[in-house]
Amino acid sequence: MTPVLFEIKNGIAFITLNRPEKFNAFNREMALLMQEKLDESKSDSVRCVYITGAGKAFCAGQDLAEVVDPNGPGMQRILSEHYNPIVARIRDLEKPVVAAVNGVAAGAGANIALCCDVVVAAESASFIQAFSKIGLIPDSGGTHTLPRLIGWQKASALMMLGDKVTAAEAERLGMIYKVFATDSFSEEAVKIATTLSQMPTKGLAYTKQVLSMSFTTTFEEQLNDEDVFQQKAAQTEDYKEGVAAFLEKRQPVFKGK
Ligand code: LHQ
Repeated sequence: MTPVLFEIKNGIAFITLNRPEKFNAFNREMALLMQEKLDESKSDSVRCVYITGAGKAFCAGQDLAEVVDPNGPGMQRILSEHYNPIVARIRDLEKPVVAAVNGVAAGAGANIALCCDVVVAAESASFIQAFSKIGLIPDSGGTHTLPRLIGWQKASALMMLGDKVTAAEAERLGMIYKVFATDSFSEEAVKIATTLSQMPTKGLAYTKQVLSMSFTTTFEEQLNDEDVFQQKAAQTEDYKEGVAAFLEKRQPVFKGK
């Protein structure tokens, strides 16, 4: 059984973490395959990436059996070769990435979800910064992402206590975008991905880049960056189509160009 399922359909790359009996915990094979599938998602045929989990869970983070396996990758390689390249790829992808959190997201699983551009969750899902419970520190970008999403104090407490946050609470905190009823969750999440896949892809990519830059810039620098990227957006075919469609009182047809 392949640990990551991959399918491109209607401009959406569906990436499904697929070790359901282990709550989709990452082993090396799965982490490397995930990187490969994120690279394949750079294709122009993909205008949105959708990441979810098979079965009950989204992802339980690192497979803890692998860290004690003498033939395993070893602690020194897990961040540099597994998780850092995954989150860097998600942040660098020039298209929106949706995390469809169908069940529990723990440890690296939670932080991979939280670094995506749009995070939605089923009512039955939850988020756990599980690291402290086993003596580790949060990784996969979580120490950068979580305080920016929910503020220093809530992030610090959740990371130290390792409390489980329900999907509803995660939405209330601003950790995620929306919660949907579990029964209709995948339908609603795919609807969001479908909408994104039909939008001006380059404009969304520039939005993602400028938003990311804001973590390190001053307000004045950010105004300048917006100016630079707005000029780029204005060069796209989709911008011309968007304005034309508005003026002609019709629906735009964006091509991601
Ligand atoms: C698992 C796992 C799992 C293996 C559930 N591994 N089997 C970076 C640097 C280097 C090293 C370490 O890691 C990292 C990054 C990290 O991600 S650290 C954090 C690692 N993850 C955790 O500590 C979470 C561990 N799992 C849990 O706390 C619970 O399983 C959660 C809260 C996710 C779910 O709880 P329950 O709903 O009660 O399910 P369960 O515990 O019964 O798990 C279901 C099955 O999945 C079970 O297998 P079994 O054969 O007994 O049915 C678990 O053993 C397996 N599983 N997580 N991480």
